[in-house]
Amino acid sequence: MFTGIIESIGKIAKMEKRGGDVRLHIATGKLDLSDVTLGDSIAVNGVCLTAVVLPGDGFVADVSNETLSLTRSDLSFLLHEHRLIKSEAEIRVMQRAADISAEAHSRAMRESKPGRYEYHLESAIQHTFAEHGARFPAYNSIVGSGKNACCLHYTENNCKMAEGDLVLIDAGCEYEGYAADITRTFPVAGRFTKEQRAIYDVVLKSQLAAIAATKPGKKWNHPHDVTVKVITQGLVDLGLLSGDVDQLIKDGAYTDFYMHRAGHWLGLDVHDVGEYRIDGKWRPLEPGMVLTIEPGIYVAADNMNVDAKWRGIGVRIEDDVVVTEKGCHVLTANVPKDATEIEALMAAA
Ligand SMILES: [Mn+2]
Repeated sequence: MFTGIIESIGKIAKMEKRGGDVRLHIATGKLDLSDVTLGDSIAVNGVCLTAVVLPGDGFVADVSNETLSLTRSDLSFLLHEHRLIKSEAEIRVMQRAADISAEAHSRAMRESKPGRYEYHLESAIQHTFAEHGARFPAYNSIVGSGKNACCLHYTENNCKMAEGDLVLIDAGCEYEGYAADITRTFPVAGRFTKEQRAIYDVVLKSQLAAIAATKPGKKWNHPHDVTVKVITQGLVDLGLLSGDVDQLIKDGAYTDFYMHRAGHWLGLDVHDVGEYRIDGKWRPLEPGMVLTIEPGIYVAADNMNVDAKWRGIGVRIEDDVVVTEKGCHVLTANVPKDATEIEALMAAA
């Protein structure tokens, strides 16, 4: 069993990826790694590496002509690739983080009413996290009612919530080091208006389509492209955009309403490490990757290009999914997102 600290591992001859394992082939004569066993940890310059290849399998490899110099960034890359593919044990912890966060969102829906402040809902969420042992949020919770929902990084959370407004909550706990990241948007008083419901249903349709499109082999940007298509079509159907859908997509017309990407890697960090492209091209999804799917539509309060009835409506719906062998599994399914289900939950509160 290797337990010592290696001051320097000199050179990495080769890095390869098999399944979820990043394998280091170390090419240096300085180290005696003959006692290393699978799973042993090795500290190198303060960074912990875990042995994933046994010595006989090339852990101490032949020195290749193509040796790479070991640099800090080489190590980061290796570790980030390792973090990107979650083990079953990691998924179990992330499921718990998701369940706690889902419960917090459901509680916020039940406790919402006109006249209360955004921070009341934030405190209900923080309390739910903490009472389940997730003492800290994974990021600053966003509770934005009315036009505040259109401000993507709103964290003041200090406005009084009004009858007739929506409230957007983006909040997730950190549990055992792992992050959850959920967004739900619901009516402060429990009933969507016609316009709010119309926008909401377009966002939901785009999110469900993106989830259905998330599977191994599909490129990272595929779910995003799916959301763009559904949202652009929806904006045309509602009269917020006009023209040919394909042309509007080419022109980026939707970005007045949908100005962010559909998701990001999730893990130990809420915006977790891992490359999105390999050699400049979007990388394919693989089982064990965990990502968020979070399309939105935000109609700015001062958007004079649309009918006044749409202005100030902001909706985002975000779930966390793990890529499986055949598709993906939604970790955050325990908080409702269908508009009718949300209204029913709030009416029963
Ligand atoms: Mn997110």
